[in-house]
Amino acid sequence: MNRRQFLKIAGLAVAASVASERLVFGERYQTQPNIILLFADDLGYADISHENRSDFYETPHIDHFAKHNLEFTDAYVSHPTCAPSRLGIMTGMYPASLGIISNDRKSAVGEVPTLAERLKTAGYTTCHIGKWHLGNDSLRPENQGFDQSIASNLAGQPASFFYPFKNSQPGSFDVPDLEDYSAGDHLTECMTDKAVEFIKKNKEGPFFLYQCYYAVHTPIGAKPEKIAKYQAKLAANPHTRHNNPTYAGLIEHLDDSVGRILQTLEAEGIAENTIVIFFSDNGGTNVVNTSNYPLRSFKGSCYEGGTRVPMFVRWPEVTMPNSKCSVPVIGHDLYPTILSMAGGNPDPNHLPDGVDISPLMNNPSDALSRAALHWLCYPMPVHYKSNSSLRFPMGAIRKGNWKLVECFPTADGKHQYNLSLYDLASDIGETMNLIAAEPAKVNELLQEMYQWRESAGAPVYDIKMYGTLNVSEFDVAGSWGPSDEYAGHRDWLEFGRTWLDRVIPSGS
Ligand SMILES: [Ca+2]
Repeated sequence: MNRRQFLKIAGLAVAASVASERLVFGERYQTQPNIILLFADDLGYADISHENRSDFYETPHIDHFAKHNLEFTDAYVSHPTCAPSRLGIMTGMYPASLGIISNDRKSAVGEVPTLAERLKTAGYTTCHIGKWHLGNDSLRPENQGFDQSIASNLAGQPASFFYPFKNSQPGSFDVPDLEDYSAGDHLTECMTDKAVEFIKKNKEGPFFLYQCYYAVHTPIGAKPEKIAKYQAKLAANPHTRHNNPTYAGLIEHLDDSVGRILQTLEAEGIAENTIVIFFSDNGGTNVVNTSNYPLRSFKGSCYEGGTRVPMFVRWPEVTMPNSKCSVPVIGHDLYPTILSMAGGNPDPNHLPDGVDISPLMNNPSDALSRAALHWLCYPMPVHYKSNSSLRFPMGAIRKGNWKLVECFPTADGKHQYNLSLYDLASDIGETMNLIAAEPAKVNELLQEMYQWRESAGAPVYDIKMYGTLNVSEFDVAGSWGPSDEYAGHRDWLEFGRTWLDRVIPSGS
């Protein structure tokens, strides 16, 4: 029995105990609640004005929702880029468990029962609006458990945020289904119109609305009056950390839409029977000149800036106003969690990697049995070469407040092998590398990181994909060891230990 099989059997026992707990607070609602997942694209931890995280962007509706409901302060994505992050939610699995470690178009969403398929089994009407990014044809949302799919293109971004949302040459970036709009109309507002229509039509419920905004991904675009507002704001105070008026405008479009959807629930009289979850698929990207401060780095990185995002939940009669939960949770937890909220369950033949976190909604100080969270990201070579998001191959583990980050060497010499350890309790910005001070902890986490990769069947890192393909000519300037220590390397755990033995005595 490997560790993954063991965990799945252990997970059955946990699921049984959670089911009995749910009876306690399950009595607090009589019917299956509607569930809305408001999902932003590339919205970083500090891309909102909640708790003054941004000194420039304005998100009053999101802030109000955050403040008056439950905030998960340590909410992570399954992967720091779009497609694998979304794969995690739809399948309940670590992307690496499905062989996916980059934002390529290879999708495994058809290999397991999706969240939407399981919700349909539980009696839900399911609707997907917006970005999908998990494949075409049989892999499209309408073939993966959604009764309908609106405005879902094949690419990871729209051709434009403005009508007609198309390029001059038809292609995968064109956004369909919005032909009834006109010049000047903004995609975010149009998607919200469609969501409002769906909510009104299906308010008898139960429904699941997966509202996947293209905002705030590139090619960023906002209405002129919004851009002008932030240009004026910047002119009045040019010394803000955030300073992109178009990006700020796009964030405000998103925020307006969150407000409209929440207002619709009130107006239709279904707010008290509708769970709303706000979440993002990865951290903010440097491409739009935002900042995830105080978090380190950006989209595409396994540092906190790529992986930790805003997450807020309102579950009427379960979540408390002004509550926070600091238990680390991750995107693919939403699969078993939403199923649990819906009174459904995973397919017995497909037990997810994710954990049902619904008990935390009722009791945020509760604990989960899960030992650690993991990330693994070897970017697509095309993404690496363009260096568009400071992406390079890396992995990470978080256990308690400890975080171990492993950076892989690249054949062009731009990146060398490196391990670093952080205590997130005192250093959320991952600024103080503690490998020399905590060698036992480093070894423990390194071992656990590799045990997980092995049990998940994660693809082994291959240096030949990054930088020059001529590995035999590769030499690591200024580092120890000949180049062939990297070339064709398979046992990176051993490599990491050897690296540590050499590095720690000389200090970090
Ligand atoms: Ca994204």
